[in-house]
Amino acid sequence: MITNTPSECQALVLIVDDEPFIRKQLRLSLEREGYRIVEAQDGREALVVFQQLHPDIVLLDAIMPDIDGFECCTQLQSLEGGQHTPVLMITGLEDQESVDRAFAVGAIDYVTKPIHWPVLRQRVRRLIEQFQTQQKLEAANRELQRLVTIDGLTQIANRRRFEEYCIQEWQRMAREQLPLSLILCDVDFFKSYNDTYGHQAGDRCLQEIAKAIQNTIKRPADLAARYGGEEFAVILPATAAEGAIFLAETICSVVRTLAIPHRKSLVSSYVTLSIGVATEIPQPNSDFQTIIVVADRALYEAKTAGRDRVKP
Ligand code: GH3
Ligand code: MG
Ligand code: MG
Ligand code: MG
Repeated sequence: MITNTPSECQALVLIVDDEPFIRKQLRLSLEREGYRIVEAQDGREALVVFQQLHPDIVLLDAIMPDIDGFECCTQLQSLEGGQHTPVLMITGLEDQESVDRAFAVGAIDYVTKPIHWPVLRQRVRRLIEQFQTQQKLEAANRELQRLVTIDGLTQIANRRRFEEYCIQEWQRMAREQLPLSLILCDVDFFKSYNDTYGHQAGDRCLQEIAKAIQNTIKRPADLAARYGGEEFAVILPATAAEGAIFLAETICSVVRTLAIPHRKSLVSSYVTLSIGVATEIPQPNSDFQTIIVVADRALYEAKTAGRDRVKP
């Protein structure tokens, strides 16, 4: 008997065969390995069970009335999780055409009847193992992707993600000759905020501001990011100056009305932002950094003009 690891043992095997005797044989043989078993007597039932229970592997008979194994396998591919679940065809058909067809419709492996039990058990075990490893890898990749694009403190996009997106949208706007706007925000007197309330309170303040900015942007194409320590940026593709300034004013007032106390601020009793806005229709072969420079200059003007304000 093959010893399975605990996670393989919990694996759910869907057995699809129109012959009750074969289903029973398969069930008994695989239950002994510790798998959980669910049965379907035809292709139609298999598709329903698959959607309800998301098995880890499907053992699929080829010849069945109504929806046969080949058709069932084809339809499985289009169901949620269908492409990530191994299908092992079990059939009496040994001719080249049937074998080719099974692989063409998405089966991962092929076993012929009469079933050679030690081989079947090994195949099932290996396929489950392989696909569980693959799923773990994919989940780890997704998490990694999230970690490299999201700012750890504020959970909004980080500068890396922002710049990637800016390059992409800058090129798109250059092709379409549409305006692209950029908003750069900087927290006013944040050094003294930290000095007064402590670095942890400063962190919480940045989290609140990030959330407020994120909630203010509405269009799917707009992206808000933590651009630096206490700087936030928003890119607005296909947005003219007027719309961008309106949004910047909204962000400025939303943060003001968070009413986070800041007794050492020289312009308010609350935490405020200074905001620079820039708008350009990108020229072909130009660089998106040009608009950052313009927005940064506008931000500097907002600072020197008294802070807690927007400058285009
Ligand atoms: P100004 O109004 O001219 O922008 O003044 P300021 O004090 O905000 O400007 P300055 O750039 O001198 O200070 C930025 C401060 O932001 C200094 C730094 O300690 C703080 N800061 C940057 N990143 C973080 C962070 O992740 N957490 C906290 N708590 N503080 C941060
Ligand atoms: Mg059959
Ligand atoms: Mg700064
Ligand atoms: Mg600042």
